[in-house]
Amino acid sequence: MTRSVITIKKDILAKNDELADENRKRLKEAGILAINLVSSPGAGKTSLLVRTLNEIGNKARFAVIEGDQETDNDAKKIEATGVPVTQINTISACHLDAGMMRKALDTFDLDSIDTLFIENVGNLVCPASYDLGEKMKVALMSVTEGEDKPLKYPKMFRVSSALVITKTDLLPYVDFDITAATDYALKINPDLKVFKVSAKSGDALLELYDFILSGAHDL
Ligand SMILES: Nc1nc2c(ncn2[C@@H]2O[C@H](COP(=O)(O)OP(=O)(O)O)[C@@H](O)[C@H]2O)c(=O)[nH]1
Ligand SMILES: [Mg+2]
Repeated sequence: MTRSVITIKKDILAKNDELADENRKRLKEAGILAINLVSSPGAGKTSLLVRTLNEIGNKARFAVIEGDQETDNDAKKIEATGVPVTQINTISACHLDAGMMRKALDTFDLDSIDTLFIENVGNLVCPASYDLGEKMKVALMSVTEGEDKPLKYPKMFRVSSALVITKTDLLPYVDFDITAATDYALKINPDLKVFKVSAKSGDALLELYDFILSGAHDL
């Protein structure tokens, strides 16, 4: 019984990887840098995106795919920045998959996009296993979540290229050891680029913007 369940899961992931490779090819041909934002719910993905688009939205041609189980609340916030956005509601699924991503890509004029942000469904487990065809995953983790998240959910940190520790404006009010959080994350993945930012105060965002804008160079 257990064996057949594992086989089915493998088949689903193999099919997903095939579609992801097609998406990746399509994105590469259109010269688009796609960044898959992953985190637990409420880590600050939408807030960071909105501030980023308001501040550097004129430095590249951005677009956003919003993934949530339900509602278009986040898409409305992105729409207010003037950047094209497509909402995907996954209903029962806990992650976006490459098939959903393909449908979302169909809604855009790909030749008029340089950088595509994908806000994945908030959850540190499932999105780690589903390649969408993106160039990189960027994991977010807020200072209210506990510094041992990288140890508890290592796969997400292993498959990500960067870690953004968010809400640093709250550090004086919470017992969060940011040095330990960084050490744990780097122990899981020594190649992670780590940023420590606040979408509220704007702290250290310029460094993150440089990373986003320069990412397009090595597509
Ligand atoms: N103090 C503080 N709150 C933040 C920051 N970024 C997001 N928040 C708050 O955290 C909550 C969740 O943020 P949201 O961007 O919706 O997270 P998402 O679920 O990852 O998209 C909201 O109430 C935000 O106002 C920040 O940098 N500092
Ligand atoms: Mg959100």
